[in-house]
Amino acid sequence: ETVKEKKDFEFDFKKYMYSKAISVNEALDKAVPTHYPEKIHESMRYSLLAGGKRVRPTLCIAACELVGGTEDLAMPAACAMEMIHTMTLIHDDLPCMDNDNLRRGKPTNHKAFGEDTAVLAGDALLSFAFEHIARSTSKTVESERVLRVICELGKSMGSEGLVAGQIVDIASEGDTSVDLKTLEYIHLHKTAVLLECSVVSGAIIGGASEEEIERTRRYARCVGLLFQVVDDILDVTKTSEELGKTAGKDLISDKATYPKLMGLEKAKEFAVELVNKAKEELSYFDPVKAAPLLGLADYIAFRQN
Ligand code: GRG
Repeated sequence: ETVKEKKDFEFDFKKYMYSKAISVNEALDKAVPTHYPEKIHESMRYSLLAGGKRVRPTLCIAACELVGGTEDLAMPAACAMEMIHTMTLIHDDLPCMDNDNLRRGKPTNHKAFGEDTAVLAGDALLSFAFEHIARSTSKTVESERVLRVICELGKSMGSEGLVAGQIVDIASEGDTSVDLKTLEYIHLHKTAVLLECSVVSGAIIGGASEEEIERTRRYARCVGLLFQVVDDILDVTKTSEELGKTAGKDLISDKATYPKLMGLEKAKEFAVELVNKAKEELSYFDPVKAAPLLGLADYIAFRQN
């Protein structure tokens, strides 16, 4: 009986992620067509359609569906989250920031189009994300909800959000005295904030109650932090395996990481704590409807790269 019950609830997470990524890619392709001035739109499309995992738009759609909304209702906001995510990657890769040559398996935007165009492509994506939500969601969703989403998005991007995370990260570069509190501040702002905005926006569009909004918000913050803790752990374990010994690249560089500040075992315990906390917030909802968000938490916690 229990086995049968379990089977009824069986949820194909990979299939869900794959099908949402396809719908999101189609919608992004339509949202930013190539037109005059071609160079800027080609540069925006180059990074936007370069094939990321589409975690943020999928979170947005899943949260909307969780509270009874549909994929269509959430799609413009979902696309906006990916536009913002992409612009942060373009700017993060610039010579004045991380100075990276590769992103999503291709030359970075400034390597392909030049620094001037890359800065502008980021700016245009940031601006268009807001326009896209306002223009496309206001036809189907009541304006009070749209306004709330736009406010969430603005706050998440600015000097109390992504920009805050980036500037504290830059300031702590090469600083060997960075503590856990600062590390958590950086990750909550650089990574968790946009995951939180994606989930909360989806929930608002889907008509969530205040209680539901706050539960999904806490879920997303845990998942955002989890993402970085697991990233740090993988950095140590992967490099250790490659070297066949204990010293990972993470232990050599001066970047602050969870394993370095709390030890590998404690970092692993913290990851388990975070995934459990994230799931606990979802226990409030119908388990069948919560399956995609539960799957996403596991996917982030147990990924191998
Ligand atoms: C928002 C105005 C404004 C400026 C941005 C550059 C900057 C300020 C912030 C940097 C933010 C940043 C690059 C955070 C890292 C986020 C992160 C975890 C990226 C990797 O995400 P994945 O694994 O990547 O979802 P894919 O490629 O799959 O989408």
